[in-house]
Amino acid sequence: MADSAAPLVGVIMGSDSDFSVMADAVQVLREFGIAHEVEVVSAHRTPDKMVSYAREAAGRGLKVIIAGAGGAAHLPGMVASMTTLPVIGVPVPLAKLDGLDSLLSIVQMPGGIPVATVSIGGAKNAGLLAVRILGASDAGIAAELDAYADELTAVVEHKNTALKA
Ligand code: RP5
Repeated sequence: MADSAAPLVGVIMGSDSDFSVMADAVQVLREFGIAHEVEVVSAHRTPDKMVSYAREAAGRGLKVIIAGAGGAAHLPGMVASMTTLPVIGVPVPLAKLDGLDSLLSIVQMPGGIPVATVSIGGAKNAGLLAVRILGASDAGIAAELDAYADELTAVVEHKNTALKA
């Protein structure tokens, strides 16, 4: 699955079963019109694919990688070890341990290999963080992020007004 333009953001996940969570990141990228690609890449079941994906990502024009995995969630950290692109890790909650295992597997990286870890199931914020990274060097995207923030404020104020009515 890919946008027609060359993808700037790669959304990868350890299993197709992660997509119900990772879809929130894809939705954000769609809303902001960010060219992206979606791919299942498993650190354990498709290790060779993981290596080539990580090593070739920058050369293919990707600027950010969002990597989601659950359980023994090694994908984000392993990908981060093989690229200098920013990697955003999404801990996917599984039926057991409620995603705490996924969170700890992703967030406890050794010094030198950063993964920007979002909350358990926090794929929406992973998408927004990717947009912000792109927006740091793109005034158009930054302006859209400003408008998005204004919308959030307006929604809260609208609810506040309704609360008091
Ligand atoms: C992890 O194992 C995947 O990221 C997924 O969260 C979990 C379970 O995968 P399936 O057994 O559902 O394919 O590597």
